[in-house]
Amino acid sequence: MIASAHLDTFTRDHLPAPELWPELIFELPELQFPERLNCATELLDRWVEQGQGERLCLQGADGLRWTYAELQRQANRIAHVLVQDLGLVSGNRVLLRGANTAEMAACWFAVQKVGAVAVATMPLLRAKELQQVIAKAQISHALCDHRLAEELQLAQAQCPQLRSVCYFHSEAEDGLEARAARHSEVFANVDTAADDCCLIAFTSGTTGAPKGTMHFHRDVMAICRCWPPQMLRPQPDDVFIGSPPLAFTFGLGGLLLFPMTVGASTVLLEKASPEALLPAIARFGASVMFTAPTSYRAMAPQVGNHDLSSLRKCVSAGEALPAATRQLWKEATGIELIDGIGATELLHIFISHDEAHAKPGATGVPVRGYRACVLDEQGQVLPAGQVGRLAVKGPTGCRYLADARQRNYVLNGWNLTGDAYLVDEQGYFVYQARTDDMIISGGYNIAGPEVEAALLLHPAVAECGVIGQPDEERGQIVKAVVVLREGFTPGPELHRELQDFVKATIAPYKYPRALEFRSSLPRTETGKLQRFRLRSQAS
Ligand code: 3UK
Repeated sequence: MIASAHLDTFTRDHLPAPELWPELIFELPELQFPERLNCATELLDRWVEQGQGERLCLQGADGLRWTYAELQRQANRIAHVLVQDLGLVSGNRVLLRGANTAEMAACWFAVQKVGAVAVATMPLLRAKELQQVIAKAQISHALCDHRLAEELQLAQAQCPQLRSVCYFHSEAEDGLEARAARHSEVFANVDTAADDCCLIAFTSGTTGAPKGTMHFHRDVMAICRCWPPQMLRPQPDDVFIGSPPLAFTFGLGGLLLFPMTVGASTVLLEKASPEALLPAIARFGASVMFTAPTSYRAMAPQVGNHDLSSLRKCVSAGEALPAATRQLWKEATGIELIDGIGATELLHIFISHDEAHAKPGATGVPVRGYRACVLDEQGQVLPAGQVGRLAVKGPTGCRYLADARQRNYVLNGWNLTGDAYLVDEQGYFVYQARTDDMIISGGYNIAGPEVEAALLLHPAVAECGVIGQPDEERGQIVKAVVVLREGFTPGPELHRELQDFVKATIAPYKYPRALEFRSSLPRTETGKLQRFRLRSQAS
């Protein structure tokens, strides 16, 4: 084992036992990492060292524009605050709480520079959820946007281990900006080991206690070297933009790490609703966008009102991309979406395609560096066309922080993502459903997302969610909850028409026997439909 740079050994002490890890594969030449590796040195300091410090790195609200050199200076000053003012030692966990802003990015890099462990949290988390995260990851320090102070202060009262909290975007004398200004803009990064933990990402899990996934410096670099060069192929002059929070690894990669891998720039928006994103693309001349399928659906009808001529690549992840949404976006913008499935456990995308190889309804093929297959209940590999459990392995993989559920995610070295998939004759992986969302009705297995995809082909449907509703006779029946597009009115006629439409589009036994109209669907901050809430709200 490589010598850790961590004085606080908490993360090493709480990794799963080696036999419970997934198998890790580092075959590609670009995945041969040196023993000592700090991802901040690679992604940030390297540019300055190479004389590229004046390249534009971050843009944000109020005309903020930071070069790579400016981000480095900011991160270095914050690193000094952490160590000298707040008494942090390497290996400590630091909570990061804020919307997507340049300051949040500077804090993230500061944490990497001091060899600590970043635990970024979703801005909408409440005190109770923050408490769980702080206790689980034994968090000692927090850097928090002062506008989000309230819930953290409530949590802090219950969390003795949280020793110090420092607020940014604050004018207070002990605020982060004031403290940072008193320190040097030069900092020597801690010489971390490639396998020192550098971030713990909590899953956006829908039930049970949150799970912390542990990732190393080399994992951060591995995701930068696998999916982006193969599927995205960004250029140094690209301008990245999008909606996922930096606390969600989809956003961390897409909006911070990947642009910085090629020396490109990124736009960090605090509010990136579909209504805010469209004008921002025009304003910043954004060329690469990351957001979720639901956001593409919401933006498509508005595209004509904005100048999107700068946009060249659009990435969709977080949940399945229905063929109808791909088509809608292509008709609106001329751009073929790049779909990719990723998971917090694997840090980023592992099955995807580029624009030239998009196949409507399919997620794509394993990203170079990863292997994937579909397993049956016994753990045997299934032949093409059969639905089973998606299994994947590569340079990144599941390591839960002290969690018995590690055994549910890893089987014979494979990561089991909890998704039902099939591989088609051409080797494309086709999403079916979350394994626990499969609907069993009258002996048939029905994947809710297939019914959703069919409904979305109907011009009246803006959004929909399909669940199994308990039924005495059939065990479950297919129930659809539908949000209509503007100009359509709910009523028995449309109800009937949508049912008939599904019957005519996919196998008739899959049609929704129950159908309800609503004005919106419950979604997570990351754009995922909360089917469990639809189920519990079922009428
Ligand atoms: C689902 C998809 C079909 C799937 C994520 C990109 O979503 C991310 O991570 P989470 O841990 O959720 C993982 C689960 O979400 N999913 C995500 N993308 C797709 N299903 N098609 C897709 N394209 O159930 C998966 O198991 O929140 C996505 C990058 C980093 C991420 N963390």
